[in-house]
Amino acid sequence: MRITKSQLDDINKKSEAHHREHFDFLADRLAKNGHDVEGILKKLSDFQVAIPSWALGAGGTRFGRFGFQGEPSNLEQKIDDIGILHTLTQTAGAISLHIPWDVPTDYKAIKELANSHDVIFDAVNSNTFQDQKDAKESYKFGSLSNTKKAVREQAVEHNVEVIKIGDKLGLKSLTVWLADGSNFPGQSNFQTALQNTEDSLKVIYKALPDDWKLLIEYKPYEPNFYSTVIQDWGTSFMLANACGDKAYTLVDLGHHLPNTNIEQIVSTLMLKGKLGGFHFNDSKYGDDDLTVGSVKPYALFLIFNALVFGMENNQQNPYPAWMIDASHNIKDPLEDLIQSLEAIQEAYAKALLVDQKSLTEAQQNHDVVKCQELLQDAYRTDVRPLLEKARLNRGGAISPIKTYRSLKVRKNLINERGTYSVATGL
Ligand SMILES: [Mn+2]
Repeated sequence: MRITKSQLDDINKKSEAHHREHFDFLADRLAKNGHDVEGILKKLSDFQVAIPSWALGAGGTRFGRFGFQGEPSNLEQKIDDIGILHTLTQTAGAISLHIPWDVPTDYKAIKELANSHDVIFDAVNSNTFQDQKDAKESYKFGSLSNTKKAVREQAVEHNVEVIKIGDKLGLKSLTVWLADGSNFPGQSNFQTALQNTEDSLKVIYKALPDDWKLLIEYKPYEPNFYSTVIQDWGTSFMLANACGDKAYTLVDLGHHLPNTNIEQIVSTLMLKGKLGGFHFNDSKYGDDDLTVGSVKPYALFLIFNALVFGMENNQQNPYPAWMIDASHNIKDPLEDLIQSLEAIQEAYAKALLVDQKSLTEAQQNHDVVKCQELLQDAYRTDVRPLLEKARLNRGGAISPIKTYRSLKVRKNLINERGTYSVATGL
C-alpha cells in the first residue's frame, strides 16, 4: 500500500484552516521573542530518525507474543511500512537493518525500493545474542567476550560479514550490542571478559572501511542479570577509545538503571566527541521499549536540550545516528512509531526554543530560579503547530495518526498480506 499525494491533500485540507490559525499565532509569538521560526522549521524537517527493521511487527516478552494482523513478513514489506511512516510524518527517512534477520537477496532491487520511498539505509546491527541455524559455535556463554577462542572468532567473523552487507547498501556504520555477561557471581572473570571483548572489537574495527563508524552500545543488565560486559557508558567509551577515532558510544534511552541522569551522559560524550548513535524509547523500569515520551516527556526534553547544545557547540562530535529502538506489544506498531516520531520532534522543537544565551547568563550568575524558568518556558510551549508546519512543508500529513486511521492503513495491509503474517525478529 502506498499513500498518494491526493489522498494526503484531501485529508490535510480538512484541518488546514485550523492548523494555520494555530501556527500563525505561535510563529508570531516566537518571532516576537526573537526566535528564528524558519530556521527551527528547517531543523525539524532535517531531523530524520531511522526505523529498525524489527520494530514493524509485534514485539513480545518471554511470557508471550500477541501478534498483529498484516505484519510485514519480508524486508520489502518492512521497507513499504517505513515508506508509509515517512509519507505521513516526513521524519522516518531511514531504515536500520538487523543481520541476519534482514539480509537482502537482491541488493539493487532493495536499494531501488527504499529510494522510491525516499528512505535511506542507516547503521546496520549485528546479532551475536542468538544462535543461528547451522552455526558451529554457541553464544550461550557470550560472543565477543567468550572464553573460547573459536566462539569469539565466529562472532568477529559475523560482524565483518555485516559490514560487507552494509557496504553493499551504501550505509556507513555498524552498531554492536552484546548480550554478553553472566548470570551468577563467579561465573565469569570480569577482567578476562572485558579484555576479550576489547580484543574482539579491535579486530572488527580493523575491518571497518575508512568512512565508517563503529557504534558500541551498553546496557546494565538483561539478558544476563548478574553482570553485563559493557554495562555502562564509561565502559563503552573506554572500548571506543581503545579501538580508535572511528569508534563511538551509542546511548539507548532504555539501557540505564532508573534515575540515571542521561542528559549528563549525553553532554559528557559530546564534549569528548564520542556520541555516535542514539536509540529512542521510553521506560518505567528498565529496557521496557515503550513509546518515546509516553512516560517521561520532561526527561526526554532535558536530554534533547543536551543534544541541541552539543550539536551547536561540539564540532568535535559527529552528527549522531538516530534510531527508534522500541517494541510494540499491545499497540499497532505503525501507530506506536508515529507517536514516537511525534514525541521526538516535539522534544527537539522545545529544546530548540531554549534561550541558550540567557541560560548561560543565569548559570553564571547562579540564578537557579531563572535557569529553571528558562527551561520550563520552552518546555511548556505547545510546539505542535511547528511540527505540523514542518511536515506540511515536506508534503506530509498535518495529523499523521488521524490520517493513518482515516485511510484505514492497517485494514489495507491486512487485505494485502493476510491476517496471520508475522514479522521476523524478536
Ligand atoms: Mn538499542
